[in-house]
Amino acid sequence: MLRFLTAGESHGPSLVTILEGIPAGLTIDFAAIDRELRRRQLGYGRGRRMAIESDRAQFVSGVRHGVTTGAPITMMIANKDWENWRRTMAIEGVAPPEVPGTDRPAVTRPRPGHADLAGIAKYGSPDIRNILERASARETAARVAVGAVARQLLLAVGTDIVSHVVTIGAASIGDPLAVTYERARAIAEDSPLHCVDPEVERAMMRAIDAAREAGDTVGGCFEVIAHGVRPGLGSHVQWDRKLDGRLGQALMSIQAIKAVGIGRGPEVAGLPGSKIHDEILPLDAPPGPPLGVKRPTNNAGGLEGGITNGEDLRVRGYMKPIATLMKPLRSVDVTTMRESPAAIERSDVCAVSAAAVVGEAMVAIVLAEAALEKFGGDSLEEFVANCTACQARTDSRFRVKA
Ligand code: EPS
Repeated sequence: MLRFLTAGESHGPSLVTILEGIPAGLTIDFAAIDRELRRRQLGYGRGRRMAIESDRAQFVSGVRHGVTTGAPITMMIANKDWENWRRTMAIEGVAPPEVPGTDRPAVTRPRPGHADLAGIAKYGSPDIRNILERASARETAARVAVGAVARQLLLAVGTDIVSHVVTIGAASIGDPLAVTYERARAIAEDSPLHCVDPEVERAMMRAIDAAREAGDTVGGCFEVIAHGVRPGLGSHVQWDRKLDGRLGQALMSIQAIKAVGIGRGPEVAGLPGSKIHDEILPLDAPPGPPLGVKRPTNNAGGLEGGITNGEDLRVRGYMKPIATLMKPLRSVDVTTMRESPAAIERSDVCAVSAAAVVGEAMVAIVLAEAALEKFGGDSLEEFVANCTACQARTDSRFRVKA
C-alpha cells in the first residue's frame, strides 16, 4: 500500500510529508527531486513568493546511504518566508519582542472562490488566516516531492510522466491529443509556460499580462501524459478500483482544479461512437508493445474500463482563475457583516504551469500505487522482477498465431 500525508502552513516553518510503501532498494536521485520542486516554482504569472523560496526536500527518514529501506520516508521543505511571518504565525502564543516580523491583523473579508468563508464557518475560526494558510497551494510543494519519489519508482519499470499547458484564458493550442509524448518531453524546462507552440505561448503570456494589468487572474488547462504505462493497472470490478476514478480524485484534489478529463475528456459527449472509440488493429511486425496490437487513435487516454491498456495515459486538469484578485470582488466583513471588498493577499496571476507539475506528481503517485498493487514487492528487485514476468506473459499471449 502506498500512502502519504502532508502537513504545514504556507507561512509556517516548513512543509512536511510522510510517504509509506516505497519498496526497499530504490536509489534516490535527490537532485531530481529538487529539480521537480524547482519546476513547480517556475512559470510566467507566478507571484513574488516564488522569488523568495528555493524549495529543497530534506530527507529525515526512510533512506540510508542514498537508498530506500522500506521504512516511511519523511521529507521536509523549509519555508524561507517563515522568517517574515514568525510573529503572525507564532506557534507558542504571542511571540516575544525579540522575534522579527510583524503582527498582521486578522483576515476578516473572505475571498470569493477561496476556502475562506466555508472554512471559518466549518472550523469556527476567528481569523481567516487559520484557513487560508493550509488551503494555500503552497501545500502542493510537498505533493511534488512525494510525486518525485513515485516517479523514480515508475522509471524503474519504464514509465515516464510529462505535461504541457493546453489553454490559458482564451489562448489554446487546440487539440491536446495531437501533442505526442516526445513533443511534450522536449519542452525546455525553463520555457515560460510549458506550452508546445511558441506562438500560442506568447498569446498565453499576453493573456496573463492583461489579467495582471486589470487586477484580475486567469485560469487554464494542462494535460499530463504518462508514457510506457504497464497494461492492467486499475480494475473494472469495483468502483473504487477504477483507475480513471482514482486519477479524477487525485487531480480534483489539487487546489483550484474544477474539472478533470481523461483522453478526449468532456468532448466525448458530443461525438458519435465511431469517432470516439479507438479501433484495435493487428501489428505489422508482432510481437510488439504494449498488447500486440496497434491503436490508431487514443481518445480513451490509455484507460478502458478503468484499466490501463498500455497506450499513453492522458489526463487533463482544468484550473479556475486564482481567487485572490488585486482588484477585489465584493464580499462582506465577517466582523460587521457589512459589504466590503475581499481581502488582498500576495498571490499569483496565473499558476496553470505550476499546477501541471503538481498534476504530474499526482498521476505519478496514483500510477505508482496501482503498479505496487498489481506487481507487489517489498524490494525494488521483487517489484521489477514481477513486472517483467507479467510483461513476458502478456507478450507470449498476444502474438499472431501461425
Ligand atoms: C504558492 C504560495 C503562495 C502563493 C500561491 C502559491 O505564496 P504566498 O501566499 O506567500 O504569496 O504564491 O498560493 C495561492 C495561489 C493561494 O491561493 O494560496 C506556492 O508555493 O505555490
